[in-house]
Amino acid sequence: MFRMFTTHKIRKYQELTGKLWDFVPGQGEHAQQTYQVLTPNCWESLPDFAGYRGEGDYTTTFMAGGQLRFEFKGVSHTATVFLDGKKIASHYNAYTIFSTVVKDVPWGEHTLTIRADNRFSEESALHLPNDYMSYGGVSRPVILENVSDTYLKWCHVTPYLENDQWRVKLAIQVANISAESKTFALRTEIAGMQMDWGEQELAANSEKVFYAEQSFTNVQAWQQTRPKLYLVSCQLLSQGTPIDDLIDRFGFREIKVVGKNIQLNGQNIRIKGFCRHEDHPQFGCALPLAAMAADLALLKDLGANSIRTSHYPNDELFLDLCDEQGILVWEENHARGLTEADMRNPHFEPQAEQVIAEMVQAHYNHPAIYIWGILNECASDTEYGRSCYAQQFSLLRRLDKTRPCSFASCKFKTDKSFGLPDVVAYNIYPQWYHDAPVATYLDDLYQWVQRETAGAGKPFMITEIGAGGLYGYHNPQHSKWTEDYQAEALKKQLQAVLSDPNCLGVYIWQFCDVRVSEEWFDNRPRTMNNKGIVDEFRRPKMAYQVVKQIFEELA
Ligand code: ADA
Repeated sequence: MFRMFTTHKIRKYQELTGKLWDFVPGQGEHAQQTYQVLTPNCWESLPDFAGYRGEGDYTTTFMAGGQLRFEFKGVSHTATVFLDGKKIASHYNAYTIFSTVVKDVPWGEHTLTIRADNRFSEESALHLPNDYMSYGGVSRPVILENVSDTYLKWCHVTPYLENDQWRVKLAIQVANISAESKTFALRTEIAGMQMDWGEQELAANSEKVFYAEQSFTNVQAWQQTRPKLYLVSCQLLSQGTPIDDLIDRFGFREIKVVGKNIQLNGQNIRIKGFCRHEDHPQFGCALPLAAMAADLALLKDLGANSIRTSHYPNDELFLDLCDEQGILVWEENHARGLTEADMRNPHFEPQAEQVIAEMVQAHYNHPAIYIWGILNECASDTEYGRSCYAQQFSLLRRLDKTRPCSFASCKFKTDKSFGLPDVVAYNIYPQWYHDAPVATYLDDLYQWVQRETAGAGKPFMITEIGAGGLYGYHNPQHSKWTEDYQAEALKKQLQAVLSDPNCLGVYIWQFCDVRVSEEWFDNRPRTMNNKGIVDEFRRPKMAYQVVKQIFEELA
């Protein structure tokens, strides 16, 4: 399963993952040995490869022919793809979708091999030793489709209210991959209303975006308490015969920044959220749907209403679940804690911008995503870093004019970049990394932003706050790393942040304990980030009930 709804009724497709593939490691003591693994898969879930950093070949066979489109939802972290031994695609970054089309494939059995590589190197500016794990594997689904010469690439729906009536702007990209120009008819259906876009023409080997608007009378808005979703069905027809289709899902909702607030359909939102890594001791970053749903059930039990996808774009299946359950999402491109030197790696800017482009193209329609984030805790306190933030915000705003954008800073009173985002966001750890009283520390920081920076007057939120706690560890003095200390610290932190009138909300760092790179062992007990409210097996720590009570009190 790769979406919570059917994406095609005309286009033929099959999921190639969801069954056993052959896995063959490229290096190490088990090099060239064959293992059978269920995909999607991270090789770290196999005992022989729990700590393996290298290449691994995943191979499957399938029956097909004609014009084949392969869509890879995620390969961690660098992919090289071969069809019958011939290279057909490559991609960097574990967290975004890539695809390729292969023409004139003869009908019959074919072999697909995906070589995943999770090694660190100068060529990898985003995946590097860090306070989270860069896993290895075919970590998200792989889909095989048959596409016609002209086919639908994506459909973006932009809902907006005009005189209390819902309208949508539609943008649909069509590709013509044949050597001659093609004419076709385009048709859409939303909420039972069909729209005929008329006959269109597209030159050979070209792509084009078509635009239209439509208004609706009796549709329901997408609200957190009633997350009503609608399908948008697009069809391409040739001489009256449907030759391709694409179905996506959206919600009628608007996000606006009004003064120091963010509004969803005209109502100020209040964030009670968690930062969540895609991480699990049995699945690595390839969480199956049931594990995603179980995490969301815990988050709702805790009274959370939002998730921050720290620190990379998430699996669209997880975003589908957030859409369906009214859980707001801060989604961000892939970066964590990069220094100016890291950002000066010549691969950094192109790789970071590619993630933004792929993230927005694939996730544009998710109503749950209310804000885009970039470059968590990177060098926003330097002129060079600021120039990278500026470049990425302008790309983001070109791709999506409907959502605010921001970045989570840890630069305290040295940040130079608050003139760039729509929302000012800070990661702070009073009562953990230092023992400043939370309320005064927070207010002092807020006042500095108002007095000294171009972030004055913008919405202000805390995107990380928390403390470490080792599951099952207690001592009489409640020292740091005991569950007791974590619960006491979070109580102080949340009460201060959620009672501050200048703060529109909080993301707790973090939902669950997660694995980190071996290189981070020295300040991470168990070589894990232990600030989860639950441990890696989702077992609640003492802080769970503290957070639940505070979030519930704050309706
Ligand atoms: C930073 C960072 C997180 C995590 C956290 C911590 O704020 O954004 O990824 O490393 O610190 O646990 O210290």
